Amino acid sequence: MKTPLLSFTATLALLATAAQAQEVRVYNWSDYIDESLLEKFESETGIDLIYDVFDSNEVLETKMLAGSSGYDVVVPTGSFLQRQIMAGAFQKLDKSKLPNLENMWDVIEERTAQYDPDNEYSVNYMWGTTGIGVNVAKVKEVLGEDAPIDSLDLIFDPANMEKLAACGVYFLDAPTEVIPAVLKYIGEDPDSKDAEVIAKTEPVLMAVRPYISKFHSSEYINALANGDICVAFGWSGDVLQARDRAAEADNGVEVAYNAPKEGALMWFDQMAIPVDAPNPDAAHTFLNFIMDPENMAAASNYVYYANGNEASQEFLNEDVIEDTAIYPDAETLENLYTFTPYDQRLNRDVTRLWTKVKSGA
Ligand code: N2P
Repeated sequence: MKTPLLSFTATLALLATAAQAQEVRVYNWSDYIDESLLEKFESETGIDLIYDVFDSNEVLETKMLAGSSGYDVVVPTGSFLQRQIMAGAFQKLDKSKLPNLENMWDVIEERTAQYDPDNEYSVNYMWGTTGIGVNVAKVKEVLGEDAPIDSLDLIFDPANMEKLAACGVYFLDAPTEVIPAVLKYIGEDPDSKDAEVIAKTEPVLMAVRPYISKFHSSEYINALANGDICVAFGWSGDVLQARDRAAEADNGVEVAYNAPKEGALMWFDQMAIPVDAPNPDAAHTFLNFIMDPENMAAASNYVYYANGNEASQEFLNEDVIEDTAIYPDAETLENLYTFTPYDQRLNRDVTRLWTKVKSGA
């Protein structure tokens, strides 16, 4: 009588394992996918998808360095990925499970290899720039027809910011995006790792701090679209999504994005599998699904970010592939810079500086 009982228990255990393998937990940026792809993934693969979102590399990094996040796929930006790889947070990809890797774009792979040599741990999801979103009419109303909407003068010159405060300015809550921009503005190397040079950004930020209504890395999309703010220092595709939401609402708000003419940060968000991912097989299935050219194009068409998948390009809408704010031409590309991670000591300095700037004290 005992044997069947035992084997029944064993069967239950096996079923539980099988059920667990049919699940994948993905942690991605907010406003970063066409949600119909999530359902498509589940119906094509039979794998349950749990999809959570974040809007801060620092939040993701805390989870990755602590371990046991429970996630199977996460999407850090290259400069953060690099530090997390060195901390042992990710597992090497099993490329035999990723036939769609052949669709990837060597131009982008070369750049992401700067953060992840040979792209052993990650594949590109999307990439973009950090720049200036404006409510065109409001900014011109406040600063005049010649308002410098494509210049860092707009957001770092206190004389401009004092006037813009009346219609509302949001900044990303992202020190590694804002500090390089300030460095560029004052003529320093945006990728500087010199503590004294980085310290020069503090007075520049403090001078405009009184005019910044909020530091937040996702609320500016709706705030711009609704006309609640007139300027956001934010991410390219997010501002373009705000433009779209305003057009859809037909509320008369015209939103525009410009990469600052002084130079803009170009970043790469990379899909990676945590070293302790509960379902690494399903994680590979998810990565391979995303790398399908039509799926990748659907995602870019929806969120207005470029991707690292060359085969997807024939499926991109014209307002995506032909917009140089999304797919920069050679001239635009020359004006983009990249950023590499701070070491631990500098990271502490930067965190301290950022806390001070945000509190305004
Ligand atoms: C999507 C923001 C992704 C860009 N909302 C940040 N790397």
